[in-house]
Amino acid sequence: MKITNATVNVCSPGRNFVTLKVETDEGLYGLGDGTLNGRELAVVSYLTEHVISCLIGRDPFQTEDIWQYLYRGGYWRRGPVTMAAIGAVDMALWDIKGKALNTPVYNLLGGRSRNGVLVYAHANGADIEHTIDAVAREIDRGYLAVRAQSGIPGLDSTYGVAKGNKPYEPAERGLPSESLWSTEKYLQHTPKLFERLRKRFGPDVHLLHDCHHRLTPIEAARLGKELEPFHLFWMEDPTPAELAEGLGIIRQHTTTPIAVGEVFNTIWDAKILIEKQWIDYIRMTVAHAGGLTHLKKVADFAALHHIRTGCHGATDLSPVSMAAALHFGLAVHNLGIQEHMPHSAETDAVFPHGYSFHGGYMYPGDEPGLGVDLDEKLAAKYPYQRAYLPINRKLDGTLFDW
Ligand code: KDG
Ligand code: MG
Repeated sequence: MKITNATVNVCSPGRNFVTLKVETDEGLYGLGDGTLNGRELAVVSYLTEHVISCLIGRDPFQTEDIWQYLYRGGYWRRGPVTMAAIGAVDMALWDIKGKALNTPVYNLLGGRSRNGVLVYAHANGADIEHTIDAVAREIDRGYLAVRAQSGIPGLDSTYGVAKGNKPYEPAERGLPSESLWSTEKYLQHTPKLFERLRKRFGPDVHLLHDCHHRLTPIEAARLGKELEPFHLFWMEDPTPAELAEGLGIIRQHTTTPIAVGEVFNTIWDAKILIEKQWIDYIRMTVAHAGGLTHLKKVADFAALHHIRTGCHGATDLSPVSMAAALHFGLAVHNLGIQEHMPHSAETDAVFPHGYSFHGGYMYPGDEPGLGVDLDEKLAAKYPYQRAYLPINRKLDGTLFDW
């Protein structure tokens, strides 16, 4: 089999998505997600200007060699744009392989290690009472694990909390919006939220929380200690993780489990964190971490160090990424949990898919390949619209981490 053509589709059914379609001389095609929130067109250009012509004539079964060709062969390694482009190609090739062999991708990654993939829902509210109601709604829907984020008294908006009645979606059309932040107010408020949640929902529901890279290591250590009585499943991105040793400081002070990795691109971002066992969950995505070929290696390395997976699964990753994460999560031995932020009805219609949710778990479905398609006619009705993630400033105007 040979690759004969590849095209990039950019559409915006509620939000922007970049989808690579790789076609073969046998009539089979595969899809890969190359969406990089707020920087979508950089990946499009990387693919169309520099990658696609190198794929033509290659055997799509050679996932390892093509991965190395694009990674080592590009000379300029790593980085979110490069790795999202490689991730899109890699996903599409695994999709083709599955279709050609008439089997779901999970069978090519080791087969089922479990019946379903434990997922966590998002719940958020303007204050603690509204967040409690939102958690109750997700539990009623059948989720066994819920991430809780709450508005903070004295701040107009914060990460993870929806404005109005719409589901939370951080990217906004137009230029970046700005929000204001106070670590002091956040640290006073967050333990109260989890005290109330545990009291209300008891010990069994898994509770998660995302700090979204906003604390120094010692601030995160304080939060982790104060959250210990409420037994979180994880505290996510407590501090920016470029300085790996920061996670080491947090680890010395608290037993609250730590999850990081949604902005990582390769094993090299995570190597020290994994080797030192400073984290408990590695959250890289299939899309941004160079596809299944690379993520499988990350998971296997993590498994040697008691670290489990928890792939990022926000709505800015398309249903193609979601499917790939579910095949991966079903197959790897060290699955922790998978994030599930359901896509809008418009997005689901553009990307018909076989995966499903039932009773707290998701299932990738048994269709050959990844089990996701792209309705190109419908997608054409939703042209790309420039959108950015917000930026964040401290109350005195200093630019801060969002
Ligand atoms: O594009 C940025 C989002 O994917 C990110 O803010 C979502 O932190 C996130 C999460 O855990 O889902
Ligand atoms: Mg996060």
